[in-house]
Amino acid sequence: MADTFSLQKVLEAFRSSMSENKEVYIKYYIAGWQELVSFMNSLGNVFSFISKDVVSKIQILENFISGENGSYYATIQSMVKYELENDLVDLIKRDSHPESGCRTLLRLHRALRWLELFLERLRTSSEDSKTSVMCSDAYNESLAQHHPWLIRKAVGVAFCVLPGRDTFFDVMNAGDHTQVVALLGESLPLIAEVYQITEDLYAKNNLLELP
Ligand code: 1PX
Repeated sequence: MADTFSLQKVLEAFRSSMSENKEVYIKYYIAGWQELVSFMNSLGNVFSFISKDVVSKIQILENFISGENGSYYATIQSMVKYELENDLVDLIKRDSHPESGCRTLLRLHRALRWLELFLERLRTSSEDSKTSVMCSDAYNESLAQHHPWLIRKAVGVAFCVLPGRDTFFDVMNAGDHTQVVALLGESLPLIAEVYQITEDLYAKNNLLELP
């Protein structure tokens, strides 16, 4: 995406992702991620191993959406139902369906929790708070539990070169700091709700540990 990142666009994508009856449209969910990728790309090459992984997961889901069974991939709910009913998910180990929609989306879902925790820290941070500490605290509380040692080390290196808090606020393109904090306050309940709906759905179907 060539145009500049704005937190507002992320918020709009996640807002559009929720249907009236609280289903989550995959198309808008990944549009939210696409925005976050453009933000990460603007931070420099150290983050490219992270954004490449997100891009490849977005691509897998986009291929399902535009494929012949695309209508089943309209929402996370319809995807879970379709893939489970048709035995399209590797439940114990990666085998004949190593890149199912369910396991691919689970990786983004776990990362959404990181985002929620990080943005909440950013929202309540003070001028001397360090983004690297906020990022890694949020990471250790969420995604790190699902990553092997080598990835955790690489992520740790990336955190060290994160820009400071002021730069973060500026890149969000949402006005001055007070306005950014207000927008974060508006965005977070939405992100949290999308996260919780997905979490409950995956828990109900025993999908939270998909390989
Ligand atoms: C408003 C600004 C907020 C900042 C936005 C930044 C968005 C960052 C999004 C990070 C998304 C990471 C997705 C990771 C998915 C994942 O867990 N993949 C692993 C497992 O996949 P597999 O297919 O093998 O089962 C994969 O091994 C991961 C590889 C790359 C490492 C991912 C590290 C995630 C660190 C999260 C912190 C990012 C910090 C960015 C700073 C802005």
